[in-house]
Amino acid sequence: HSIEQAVASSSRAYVLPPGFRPSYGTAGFRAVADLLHSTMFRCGILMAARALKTQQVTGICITASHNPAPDNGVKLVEPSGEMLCQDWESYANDLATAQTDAELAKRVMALLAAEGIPATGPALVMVAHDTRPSGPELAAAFADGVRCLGAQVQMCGLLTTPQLHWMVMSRNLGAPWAESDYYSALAGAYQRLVAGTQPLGQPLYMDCANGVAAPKMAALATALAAAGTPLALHLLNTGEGVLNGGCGSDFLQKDRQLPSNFQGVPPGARCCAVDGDSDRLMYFTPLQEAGGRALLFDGDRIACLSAMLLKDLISQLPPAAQDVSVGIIQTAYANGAASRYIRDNLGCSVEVTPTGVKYLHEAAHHFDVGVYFEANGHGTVLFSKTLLARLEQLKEESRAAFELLALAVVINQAVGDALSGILLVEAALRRKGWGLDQWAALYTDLPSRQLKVTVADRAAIVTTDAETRVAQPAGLQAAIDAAVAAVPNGRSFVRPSGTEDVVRVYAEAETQDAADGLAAAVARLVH
Ligand code: NG1
Ligand code: ZN
Repeated sequence: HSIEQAVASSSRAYVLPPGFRPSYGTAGFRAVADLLHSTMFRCGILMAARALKTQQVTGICITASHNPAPDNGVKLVEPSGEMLCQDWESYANDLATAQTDAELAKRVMALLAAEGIPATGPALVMVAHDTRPSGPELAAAFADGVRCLGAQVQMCGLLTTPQLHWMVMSRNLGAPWAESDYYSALAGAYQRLVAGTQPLGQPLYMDCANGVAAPKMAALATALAAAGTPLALHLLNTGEGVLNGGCGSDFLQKDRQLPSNFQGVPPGARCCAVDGDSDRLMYFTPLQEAGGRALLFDGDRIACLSAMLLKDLISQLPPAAQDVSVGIIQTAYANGAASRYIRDNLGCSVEVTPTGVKYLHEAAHHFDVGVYFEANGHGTVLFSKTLLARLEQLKEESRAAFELLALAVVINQAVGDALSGILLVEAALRRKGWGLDQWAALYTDLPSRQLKVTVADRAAIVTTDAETRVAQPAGLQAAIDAAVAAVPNGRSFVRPSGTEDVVRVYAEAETQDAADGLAAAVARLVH
């Protein structure tokens, strides 16, 4: 068969490194870039098959997000702009782990047969990468895979992960989908959302993690100025240093220290940080005290601010249109104080899912508006199609409906997007006339601690109940329970990471010392 032959012969250039067993994790495949050529080639075949199956455009972002610069990885994009549907993750693993060219070709044929995919036909896959040096080469390997199935590739070059997701989504909707359309759509909607409000007094200091956010935020800023709502911005860590090195949202969240080059930023200043592919966002401010520590406004707090803005707007809709369900989706990493605030003060329902935006995103669809953010700043706000249609009908008579529609454009509907998240936060603060003080005063975070533990086999730990409890090995959960019981208002859980070869430990308590102590005690149990 000609496809089988084409796959087997092209595959010769992309040998699976001996001993490398790629596994589709929390967000896709990730590893040291040198190992990934065969994985990329095979993902190319997979996404071409997905495009042939759906008769729509699919995509890939080549990135390892917040991980170190020598790493790389894939984020695979559905026609909807969402992450690859979970049913296809097993195909991804099948192809990525095939040991020989012939075996790969066989597995490809099995996939095509199982999914009833016509052997050839018009299909298009869009490819983007972040600033990692290995990006262009890995994109070429991916493209070779796509061409094996006779599909076409569009090389989009350097983009943020959420931009590529947005472009795939928009293109399949028949909407304007170019990178420049992304900037003008966001800027125009932001302008509609903040019309009639005063600009925030201070500039925003942004940590670009030495990655792709730097040029893309600059382009967005140009579009904002053109829309008549300039954003006063200081971009830092724009690429002169190491990607995610001593900077970026992950560093900030884990270390709670000021990122590199923020030492001169005045205490109290409004700052934000993104990660290497710009799908995570944290706000922060330098604390007055010495030691270079930062006060964080994490994903939980962004979720609360978003929910407040939504509730405000919904309460201004015509009475008959106010029955809109708003749900907040979190993971076990959400700070207990945030969850309590959402339930008791905002009156929204809270759903908890396992880690990984694919789970949160899915749960967000259970509501008219689903707000999901992981504590690390990865998330977005999803509007249901039904609600959007209702708002369209109301937008002439109701300013709130018009503004909710603008909000649905500002906030990337495909995936979490740091750049669009910045506009969401800025708009919410502007509309309330709030500074960081008022935002911080919503609730006080419970002290918490996250640790990583290296173990022989992290897969030996199996969790249940949205990762809040350990099912295996036997006895571990009872031991964790005992450690937690010894700490007033303590909470702790462990889970194997889906992106790193470690077990993660989380603990929360009334004081920082108690949280640190609990995390250390639980880490010892995992060893
Ligand atoms: P893992 O390594 O599975 O914990 C991490 C983050 C996730 C998600 C993914 C993808 C934490 C605790 N985990 O997953 O939330 O963002 O990376 O980037 O922050
Ligand atoms: Zn990321």
